[in-house]
Amino acid sequence: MSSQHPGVASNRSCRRRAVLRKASVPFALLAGAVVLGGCKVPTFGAFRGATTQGHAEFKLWVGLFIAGLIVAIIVWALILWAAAAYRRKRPDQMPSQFHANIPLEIIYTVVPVIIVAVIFYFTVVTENQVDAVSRHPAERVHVLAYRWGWRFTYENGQGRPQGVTIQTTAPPRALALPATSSQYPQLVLPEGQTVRIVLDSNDVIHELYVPAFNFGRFAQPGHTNVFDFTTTRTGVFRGQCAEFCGLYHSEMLFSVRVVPPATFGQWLTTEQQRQAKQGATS
Ligand SMILES: [Cu+2]
Repeated sequence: MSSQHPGVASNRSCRRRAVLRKASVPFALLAGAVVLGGCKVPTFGAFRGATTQGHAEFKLWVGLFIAGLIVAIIVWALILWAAAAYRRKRPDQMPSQFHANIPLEIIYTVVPVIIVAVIFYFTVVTENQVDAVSRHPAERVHVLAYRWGWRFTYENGQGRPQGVTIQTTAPPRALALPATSSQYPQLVLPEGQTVRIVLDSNDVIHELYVPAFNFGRFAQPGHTNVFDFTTTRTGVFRGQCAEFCGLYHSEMLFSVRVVPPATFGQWLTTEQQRQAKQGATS
């Protein structure tokens, strides 16, 4: 039989409600700030993705991050609650001793299995979106990675008599310049169009990595990797080799410039003419 006065219990629950009310204020302010701040989803450290493929990766990342955060908040709250509610109140006090709680064990087995299954499903769906290749890309670019540079060769996708090649020209030494420097090659892409990338390596394993696209893929000797970029906005984005490949790995930099389709067409024509003239004189 409890010796506690009924008024003590009701006082406690009143205090608890007051604490909850106080705690709800910062949460309401935070939620309000997010809503009034233009409903922009926080990036949680990722890029929003300047391609449709990269944006699909971004959505997966945000979903997983929020799901992980919810699980973390529940776990942290349970740890704090258990530590506070079941702390030892008297030196001679022992917690109640028991083993096997079947409903609890079923819950903490089934819930993680469901979480993993949901993560697996969304990951497969997203990977399929990222790996899907268009039947009719607007342009094809053959990318060759080699120690220590890149070669981008544009196929004659638009009926041009010969392709255009952009290649690393800087000598192999530590320049330590930004990837967007003119010392490094630039891959030019048309905005809003799908470009097929055919990726190979000449020697060892490299990785074509464009952070703003949330995308990286191995360039492997003897195995061609094929994928599409469908850009969503103009801009200049840095790129690099993301697989350690030797002494000047850090110099395997490049940039990607996304321009409107008309500008892309003009650039391709100008480059083709310039390279044809260069070829004729050399
Ligand atoms: Cu490399």
